[in-house]
Amino acid sequence: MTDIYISEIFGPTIQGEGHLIGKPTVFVRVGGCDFRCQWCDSLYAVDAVHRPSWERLDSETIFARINALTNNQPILVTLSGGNPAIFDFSTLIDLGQKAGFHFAMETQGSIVKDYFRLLDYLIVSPKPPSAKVNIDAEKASQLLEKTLASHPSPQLKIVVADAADYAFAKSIHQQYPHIAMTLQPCNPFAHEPTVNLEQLNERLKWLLAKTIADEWYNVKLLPQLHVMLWQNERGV
Ligand code: MET
Repeated sequence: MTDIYISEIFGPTIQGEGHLIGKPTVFVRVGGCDFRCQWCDSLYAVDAVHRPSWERLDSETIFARINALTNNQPILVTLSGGNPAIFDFSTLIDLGQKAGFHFAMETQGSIVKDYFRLLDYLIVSPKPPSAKVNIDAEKASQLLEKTLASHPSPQLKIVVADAADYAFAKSIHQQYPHIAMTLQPCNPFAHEPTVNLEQLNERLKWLLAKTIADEWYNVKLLPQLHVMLWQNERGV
């Protein structure tokens, strides 16, 4: 399949999460996901009721749209979703890298593709218990292993809503101690009109207290920068 279902292409803006936080980027958000996380902040790219708003585009058209946004200047392109791993991005990556663009993909580690090795950055976000994803734990762990082996330097990014999620993140860190990991507090306001930023700050402080108490020092704790700036606004 060469066509890709696109929910939105926007930017340049900054990456709001993970190790690449603060980096100027254009987001390419696919429509379609094999998961349905409880606190998903991008349901418009996940829930099939939004399918009519998704466009079916080929890689050349997607690349032309990116170039129009950046005035043909190379930038970091972040492939997100939905689950971008559903689609074949090898042609877009090839077109873009030849013109000096870099590519990051954000995915949950449930689908692995050969072309992942071509990505400049692979950000894998295993879903913690609070996401309530309907997947067998053993199967999820095998897929995670395969996903992390698909790229020379993958990164891990885990959303933490509660103590069970924190334990989940810690056990993955123990399994893969050499893979850089960021933790971010869950945004429980993703489906609400406004975000309680003070409560998000409290969640980050709670996370900080837990990691310090555990003397877990080779991890990075981050807020979602775009939520601080624009709350739940889309396309920013
Ligand atoms: N599904 C991808 C991930 O889990 C993209 C962001 S989640 C809306 O990282």
